[in-house]
Amino acid sequence: MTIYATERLRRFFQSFKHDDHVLILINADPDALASALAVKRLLWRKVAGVTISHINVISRPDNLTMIRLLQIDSIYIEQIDKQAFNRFVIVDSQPNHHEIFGRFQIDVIIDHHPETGASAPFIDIRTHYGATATILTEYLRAARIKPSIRLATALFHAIKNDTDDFIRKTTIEDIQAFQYLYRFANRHLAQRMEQGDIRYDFLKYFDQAFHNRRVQKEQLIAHLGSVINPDVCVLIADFFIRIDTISWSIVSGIYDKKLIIIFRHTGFKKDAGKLAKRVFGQWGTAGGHKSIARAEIPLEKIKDLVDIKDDKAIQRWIGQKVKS
Ligand SMILES: [Mn+2]
Repeated sequence: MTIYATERLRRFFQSFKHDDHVLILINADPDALASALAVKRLLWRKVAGVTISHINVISRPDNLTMIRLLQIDSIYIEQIDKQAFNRFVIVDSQPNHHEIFGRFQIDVIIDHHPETGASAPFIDIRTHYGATATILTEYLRAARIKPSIRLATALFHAIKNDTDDFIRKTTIEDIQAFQYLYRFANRHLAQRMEQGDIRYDFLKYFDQAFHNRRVQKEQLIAHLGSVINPDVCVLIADFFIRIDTISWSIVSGIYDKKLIIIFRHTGFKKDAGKLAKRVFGQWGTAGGHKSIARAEIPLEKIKDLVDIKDDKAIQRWIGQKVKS
């Protein structure tokens, strides 16, 4: 560890006193959750108490899975009594990212997002880093704290997630932190968190998809009818695209009076985003990338073209439209 890291750690610790009650504020995602756990570990036995609080409603399945599997204790901001705390820390965000942060006088900011001119007695913002978890891993190492399996797995997952498995912004520091955490982390747990939980009530849509699926050339098309959450279309489209003879997986459902169509494509010549836009763009929003795309069409716009009450007719209609 360099002198620099040790010095920074010393200054971080100087921000706290033994009788402090610390509130860590996060906009919960894997990087924020892992970074908050790391701060809590750093402050263990150094302050009177540390509480983590999220300002967002956590609904993404992968975040919920991470919280469940790692048993992370985080309290929703509206249930927090501000008076019970005298030190406020933000990790993986900055005060002007959200108006709720503005309610607090922040003492410590540790982040990797672009600078917003934030001010606090202690600030460590490294915009070139792929994850805040990388910065906190350096703190742990400087403090000679060996991370528990739970903490290491959280940080490991956070770095993978924020750098999108090192294909997005990644620095040598992210890779070094990842390498270090690798030996302490539980990779099976990390994999489960990456996949996210499947809700039990989603299984009926899998049933439907298996029964109703149609294959035309390398396209697999399945319409699920009315769905309780469009995420299930994504889940099933991601599953079907793994089939060896399939290069297009097109899964749709009706949600909020809209026809939602999810595209998955493997291959190099064609472009899912362009196809979605070309065939469905005239009735709603449609677009995406080469391998993933999405269209959302208000049913109102297509009710004269297809019987929107008839799921089979909708599936046929989509099949005809995407036929190349
Ligand atoms: Mn982050």
